[in-house]
Amino acid sequence: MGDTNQNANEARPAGISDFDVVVVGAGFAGMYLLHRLRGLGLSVRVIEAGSDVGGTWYWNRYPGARCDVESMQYSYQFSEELQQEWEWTERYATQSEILRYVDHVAERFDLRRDIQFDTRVTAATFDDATSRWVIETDDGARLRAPYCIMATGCLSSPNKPQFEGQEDFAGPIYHTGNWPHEGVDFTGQRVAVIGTGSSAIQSIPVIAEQAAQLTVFQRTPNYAVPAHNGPLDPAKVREIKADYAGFRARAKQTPTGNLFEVGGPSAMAVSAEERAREYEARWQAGGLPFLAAFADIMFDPEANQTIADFVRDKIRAIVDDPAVADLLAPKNIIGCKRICVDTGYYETFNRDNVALVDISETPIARFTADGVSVDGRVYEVDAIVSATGFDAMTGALLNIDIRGAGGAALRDKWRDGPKAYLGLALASFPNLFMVTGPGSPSVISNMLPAIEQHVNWITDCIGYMRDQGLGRIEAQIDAEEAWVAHVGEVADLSLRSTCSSWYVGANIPGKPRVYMPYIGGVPVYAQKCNQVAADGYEGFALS
Ligand code: NA7
Repeated sequence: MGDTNQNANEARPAGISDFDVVVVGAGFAGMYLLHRLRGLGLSVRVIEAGSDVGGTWYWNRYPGARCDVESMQYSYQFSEELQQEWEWTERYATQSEILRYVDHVAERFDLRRDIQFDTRVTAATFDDATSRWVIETDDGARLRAPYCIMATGCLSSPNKPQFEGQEDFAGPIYHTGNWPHEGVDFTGQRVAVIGTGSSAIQSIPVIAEQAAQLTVFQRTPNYAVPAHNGPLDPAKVREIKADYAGFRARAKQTPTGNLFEVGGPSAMAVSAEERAREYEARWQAGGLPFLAAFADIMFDPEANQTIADFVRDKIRAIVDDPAVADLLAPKNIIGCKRICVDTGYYETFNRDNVALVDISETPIARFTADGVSVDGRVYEVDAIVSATGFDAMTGALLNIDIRGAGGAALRDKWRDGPKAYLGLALASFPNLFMVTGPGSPSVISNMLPAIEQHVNWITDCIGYMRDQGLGRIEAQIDAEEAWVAHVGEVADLSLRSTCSSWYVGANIPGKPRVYMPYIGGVPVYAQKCNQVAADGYEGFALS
């Protein structure tokens, strides 16, 4: 139906190009969508702002960037050949190794010829009369398709707070989520890092080794657990690959889609000694499984306090200066913000060339020509690294002017917070799908299987529509509202929704406070999606 023979990166004539599906974004989601939709025989055009595939891993090239989900689980499972042939080298893959993987996938499935790079989608408008989406890009082109799929990522719109005097600063200002591709050499420089989230915690130890002086500006401390990264054990890899499908299936039965052992049901039901033993063993093993020491840690504040105290004690044992240790030790619920997985983070504050500045009470006043001013003092630096995170989950979607049936604007629909049916579709926006949108497990689960589950569901849905001779599918408002209410109710059961984090949009001034991901667990969620499909797309109007 569409003009499949046109190479995506050749100069295109003015006017409008027709496809069966337009996909926005060529990260893990867009790439797999392209592969699956081609499998249906559809013509697909993927539009990507970057110059190559990889999405979040294409942009986040800051020093020390690494995935905090283990490599053997943070990868595609749709192709048995692919998962057998690819060899990860480390327990946690570096950003560059993930890009090599992504490149391998793009080559293996010949994806790039249908991806238009260096192009940003500015608007997507549904034309009621023809039931087609018209997608506009920043190069002035227009594309048209019955289906539009937003594979725009959850952490893809960098949060760049504007500091007074920013233009006066004489040196470069980098954002971790938009790092120069040629890399940055901080040798001999005085560097400021603003923020102490996951990106900062990964980059600070690496920058500290290179820079002459590093000053870290911390508003809120975060909990970090050691990664204990290292080469993958070949015997362990062989064991997983001997039954990779079984390994993946077991992972899908866990709440986060990430396979690791959950400890006993209740931290408070065991003795203090037993708790300490369990926490110590998990600290020594490292990584995200630390918080799975007991099943009630994210539900019972008392249980949470025991493991938070354990980490605070660890920080005090690692950091030499008690005043610095005190500042680095978080006071709030552990796991409310996503815990960080670090390599030598707390140890870095024992270095002579590293200083911590607490900005919790007195924020950064301004940038000056030669540094960062706080409370009347200027910290002189040559470069500033803004590790200030992202306008998570909704940012990338709201950056596009999306208009559905009758001209309804997504920016209006989401004024008081994101509302979506299953995090997949939107009432009033027919034939539009989102991959890992708000109201789906997405960021609180393992992103790769979450993406694959959504892509499979969306592709099956489009295949069903075609087979049934149907042209229009739209989430019904009552189904959407019921799902949004359910997402909110489940969020309230967990301690995760009790603090200010990017999960609730608290990091973006003026963003409505709504707990965005679905916390009910991957198995429950997947079952709901399957049941909706099996019941002829219950909660959707099809015509
Ligand atoms: P995060 O986790 O949102 O961290 C951003 C950090 O920047 C955090 O410490 C913020 O402090 C700080 N921040 C943000 N704005 C400011 C201003 N205006 N002044 C000072 N400090 C500020 O983003 P990351 O990139 O580290 O990680 C995002 C996710 O990527 C992570 O969860 C993993 O899933 C991977 P705050 O806590 O808001 O006080």
